[in-house]
Amino acid sequence: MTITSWAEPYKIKMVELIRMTSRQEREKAIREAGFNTFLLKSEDVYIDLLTDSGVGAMSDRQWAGMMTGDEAYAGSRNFYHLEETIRSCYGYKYTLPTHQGRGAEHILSKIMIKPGDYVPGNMYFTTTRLHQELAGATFVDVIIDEAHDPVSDHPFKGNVDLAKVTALIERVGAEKIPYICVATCVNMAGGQPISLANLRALRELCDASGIKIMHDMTRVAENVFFIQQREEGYRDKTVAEITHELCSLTDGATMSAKKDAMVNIGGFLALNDEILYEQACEQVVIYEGLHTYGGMAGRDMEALAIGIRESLCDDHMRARIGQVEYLGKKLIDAGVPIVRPIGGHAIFLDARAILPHLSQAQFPAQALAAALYVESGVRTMERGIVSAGRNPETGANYGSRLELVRMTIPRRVYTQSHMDVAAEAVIDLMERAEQIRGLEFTYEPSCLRFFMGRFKTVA
Ligand code: P71
Repeated sequence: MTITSWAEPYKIKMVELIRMTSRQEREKAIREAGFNTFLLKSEDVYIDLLTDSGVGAMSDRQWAGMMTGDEAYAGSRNFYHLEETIRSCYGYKYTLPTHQGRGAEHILSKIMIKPGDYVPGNMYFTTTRLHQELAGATFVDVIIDEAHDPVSDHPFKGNVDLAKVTALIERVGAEKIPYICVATCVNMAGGQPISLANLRALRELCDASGIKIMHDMTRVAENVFFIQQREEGYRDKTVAEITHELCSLTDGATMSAKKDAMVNIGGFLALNDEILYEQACEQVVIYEGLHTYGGMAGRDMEALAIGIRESLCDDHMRARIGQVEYLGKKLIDAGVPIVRPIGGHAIFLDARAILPHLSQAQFPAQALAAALYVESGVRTMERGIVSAGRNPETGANYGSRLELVRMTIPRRVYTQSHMDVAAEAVIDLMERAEQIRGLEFTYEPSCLRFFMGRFKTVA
């Protein structure tokens, strides 16, 4: 007999109690939070699907590693372990720890971008684009068109459209493009992978024009799992092997280690070029810390080194993606419109399709996330026009074809029953969707407005 069901490759040793609140309590909480799920207190949340960032469950080995922290100011043993792990798992020569992903983005943008440059990328990410803009660059979206279409079934919606890159090179000249930012498992597209064939073709194009490829490897293992499952010729290779091959096609990377690598805080900038590394070291000591700890404690670097290896185990990835798929399939079976194919880290509800009575100016995804919380205590995140923000030069809202609510699954934290409850909450709410009212800003921060913005219901 061959068993086809999957189960988590771990058992539970410690639990954290959670509390269901009353509808009345949740109505009060969301009003006090200005209808913004980022402003809710975690104690008022039942199942927290806000993000998969920094909220994973560490293993007993990671916790044991924490006790071996070498908190020396300089040259911590844990740094060398982390550096060796990154070299052997990902192949990058030089590692600079940072406090989290955006710390690495900040330094990369500062050392590589000159004012007036262009940085293409396979869709924007909020913090990544902001650091590029702060350094004086203009971000140019070069992802394939299918990525902006929630119902396209393309298996690699994270792919770069090479014709868009070529057109940009022709328009502005390769010397104005210091690098292309290639994300694996593109977050804002719905956790969608890029194929190795596409990355290889991009490598050739970039080599021909002297443009570097910088890898946002925040969710590389999830991307690689999809390559193993979907791309011709990779079925028999391990996640670890494919990861190494993928990274070898890029010149360096930024990583928010709070996702794939299952630590609560941390990140790094990894580079192959020695001169760039020296420049990055000069910046890291200004903004993060000495180059052998950046923004991290020794114990956190140890947990990260161990987490990286755990993230590249095939059994782990099968269960991880299996759980996301389980929730996605339940919603699809119930007729809930979600981004297809099901992504790596989250299910994305299509708020435009669920709330057709609201215009995008009434922030349907923001309203849906707030309503789902009130309905069920399940916390999710808006990923639509509020997240897209405004163009810093013109002040106009960046358009966003995708108007989504993200139900993000933390790694190794929730069970299948939690997924059942979350699915039931969405399906129930669908029946009353026409009663959900639109929102307007009462306070709009000047950048990254989705974090602290406040709203009220439209009269
Ligand atoms: C996520 C996050 C955390 C987050 C960040 C900004 C707005 C809302 C939530 C962080 C990422 C990411 C990618 C692809 C860089 C970062 C920044 N994602 N690249 O999805 O997904 O990393 O948070 O460690 O600084 O909830 P950082």
